[in-house]
Amino acid sequence: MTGPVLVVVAAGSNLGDRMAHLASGVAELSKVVELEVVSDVVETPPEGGADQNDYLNLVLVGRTALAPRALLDELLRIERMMGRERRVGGGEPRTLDLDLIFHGDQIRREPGLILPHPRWHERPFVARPLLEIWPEGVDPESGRPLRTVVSDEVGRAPLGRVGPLVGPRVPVVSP
Ligand code: PH2
Ligand code: MG
Ligand code: MG
Repeated sequence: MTGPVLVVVAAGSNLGDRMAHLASGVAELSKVVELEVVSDVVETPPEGGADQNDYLNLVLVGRTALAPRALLDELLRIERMMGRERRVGGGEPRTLDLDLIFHGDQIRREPGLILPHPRWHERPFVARPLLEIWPEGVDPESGRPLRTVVSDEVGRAPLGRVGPLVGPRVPVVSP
């Protein structure tokens, strides 16, 4: 067993009390991930889902002793706890979506588990908050600084800033 590993998780909600879903989800996640930094909450139009509410999104960096699959199981458990229902084909609005973006230097191409997350750098609502809270981050796949992996277009995409996460207080360890 090695020590805790640095992980990045992206969270989104576009159904019901979005801020409460994010806050409760992060609080629950903090039981298995020691949070180091939680980004501001941003508001963005739904990508790929017409006629849906806008999303609230955030990104967090923390440390965990859980292996990738075990952490993924936790993320899915917390999504279900927040009332997430999955439909065949996906694309439906969600109370809470928790995506594993990085797990240390893991590179995986497995059913249900691709690391790093294949589209993180194409999504302003993931890439922008992540670059803000982890500017010195390095992409384990290319070995390049994260900021050089994100295109200028994504880096400049409009993003509504809502502000800090509001809800149950969770311990955040300053790095
Ligand atoms: N998540 C999706 C699909 N589209 N759009 C925004 N703005 N934010 C998301 O988190 C998001 C999305 C699938 O997980
Ligand atoms: Mg997602
Ligand atoms: Mg997801």
